[in-house]
Amino acid sequence: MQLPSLFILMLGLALVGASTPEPCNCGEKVSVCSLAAGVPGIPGHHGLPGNEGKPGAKGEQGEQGLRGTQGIPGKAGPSGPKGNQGEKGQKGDSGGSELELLRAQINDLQAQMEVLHGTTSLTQKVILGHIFPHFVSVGLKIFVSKGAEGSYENSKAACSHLGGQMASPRNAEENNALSKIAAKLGKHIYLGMNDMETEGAFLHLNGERMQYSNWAPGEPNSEIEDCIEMYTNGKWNDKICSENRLIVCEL
Ligand SMILES: [Ca+2]
Ligand SMILES: [Ca+2]
Repeated sequence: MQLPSLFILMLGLALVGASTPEPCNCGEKVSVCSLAAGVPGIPGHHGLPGNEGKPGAKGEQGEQGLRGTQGIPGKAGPSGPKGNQGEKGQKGDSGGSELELLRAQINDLQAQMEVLHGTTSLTQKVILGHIFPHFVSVGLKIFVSKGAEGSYENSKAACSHLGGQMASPRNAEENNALSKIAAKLGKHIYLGMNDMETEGAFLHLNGERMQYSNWAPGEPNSEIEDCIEMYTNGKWNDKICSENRLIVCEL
């Protein structure tokens, strides 16, 4: 029996003993007992908390937990078997695109060199042009003269010696520029073209067929006149080559 319960029981018995009247016989004792049982006792005090109970039964299994984080990658596996040989590829080109690019770059460089060379030549021409008392420039060409005269062959040799050639206008602009020297000095000029090889077929000194001409009316008019002279007005006349004419060179 627990201690609080024993305490309550002893307290009840003490109360019963205190209220017991004078001893009596069995007959009376019954009545006394009846009287003692009929009086309710005083409620006891609230007992102290009991001892801790035994552990309960094992609970049921809980629900599945949440998925965990990804683990560290495992080690690399062993090498697989050797694969079959692939199909033969198509034949490649010989680097055509790169070759074309290289060629384009070379062409570009050559073009730049030609421009540079032309600039240098023009500078040289300007310097040479200022050496002569008579000169006129037109485009990239300069006509120069010292005022001397000579036959066709003399003129040809003199101009070649200068590194140029006899004046040979190839268009109206050049012809007009050259005529200024003729007009200024009042003299006729031998041109570089002639028809010595074939009558009537005038050629330039480099053998090219003459395309531009500025013949005076009625000219050319003679089979024996294989050279060309320019009048002071810029018009042309076929002329024998042995006369003396103003020597004008083009550079
Ligand atoms: Ca002729
Ligand atoms: Ca003539």
